Amino acid sequence: MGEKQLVILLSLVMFLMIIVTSMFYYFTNQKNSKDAIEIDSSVEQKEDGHFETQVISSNLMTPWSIVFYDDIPLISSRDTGQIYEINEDGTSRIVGTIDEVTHRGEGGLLGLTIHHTNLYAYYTTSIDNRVSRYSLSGERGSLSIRYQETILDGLPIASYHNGGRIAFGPDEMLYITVGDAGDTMSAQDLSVYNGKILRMTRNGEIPDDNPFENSLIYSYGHRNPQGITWDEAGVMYSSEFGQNQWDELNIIKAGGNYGWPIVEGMEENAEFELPVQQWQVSQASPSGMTYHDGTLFLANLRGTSLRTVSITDLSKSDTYFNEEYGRIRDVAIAPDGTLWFITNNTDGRGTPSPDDDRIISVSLNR
Ligand SMILES: [Ca+2]
Repeated sequence: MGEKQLVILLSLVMFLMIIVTSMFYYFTNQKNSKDAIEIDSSVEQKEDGHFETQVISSNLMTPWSIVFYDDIPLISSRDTGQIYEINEDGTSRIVGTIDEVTHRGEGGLLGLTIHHTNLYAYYTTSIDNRVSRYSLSGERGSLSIRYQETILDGLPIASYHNGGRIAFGPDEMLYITVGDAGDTMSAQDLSVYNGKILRMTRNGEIPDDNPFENSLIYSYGHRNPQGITWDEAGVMYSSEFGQNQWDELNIIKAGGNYGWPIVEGMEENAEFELPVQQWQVSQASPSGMTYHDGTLFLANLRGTSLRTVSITDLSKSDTYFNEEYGRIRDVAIAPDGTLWFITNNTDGRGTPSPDDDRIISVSLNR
């Protein structure tokens, strides 16, 4: 090979290398710019086991309940009585304030639920716990509520055990969890609402097919029932705060007696409905709960984690995000199929970080 041919060959090799290198950078940058579109760099992204999370909103005050009105997330603030909508940029806007709300201990503005264009709220006043209905109007960014009617008042109050979660079942009835308000034996007394799960029409009337005649009581013997949800088959589940030992996951049956204060947890006793699973209070303290695609998701306060229970084996559970976000108060499925949970480190029992409290979304695509 002559000198001239060698120069030509080397030039050809260098030319090919430049082409290959350019193509490599071109396609690499293509991929990066595509990622940059999908992942907003202002949003925290990380992997935890199977799940990818994003911080949706920060600096919320004692958020207690999260619900979606179409695709608009709404949050109750326990201590202020305010209801916020969460804007697309993560900021929040006050939709309305329930002036009657009197925060004391665990009481305040607690559970929310949506039924068509109505918002229902469970809250503590200076004299009772009550459930009122509000109409919703406006759009994202201009949503407002208007008071319609108090459909149930006179529920027991105390500094602790106020219950407070409300949800419509697949039967279009409104279910309400009521705590024992510290009067433990009253949970067994069918003449009072302490320690009960109630069932009523959307206007607060007693349904004809309730288990006890002329009574809103659906189940009893509860200490402080919290989250309620249903699977596709219509099976109703409830989480419940235990005393010092056992938190419970119960399947709720019409007329069932869940044992408090005679039994706590899975103590064998033929008189009572036993939980399907129990957890040590320090590992759980489950509040809000939701169901999606075969799995129950439970928000854990003292357990500082999100717990999952497969309905195919109700005796087992897994936990995620242990100690990562602190206390978790409520959990809900967003219209886009992601799971959202709210932290609760500003509720007086947590150690808030500068960003608390927060809404975290979790991608469930594993
Ligand atoms: Ca029980």
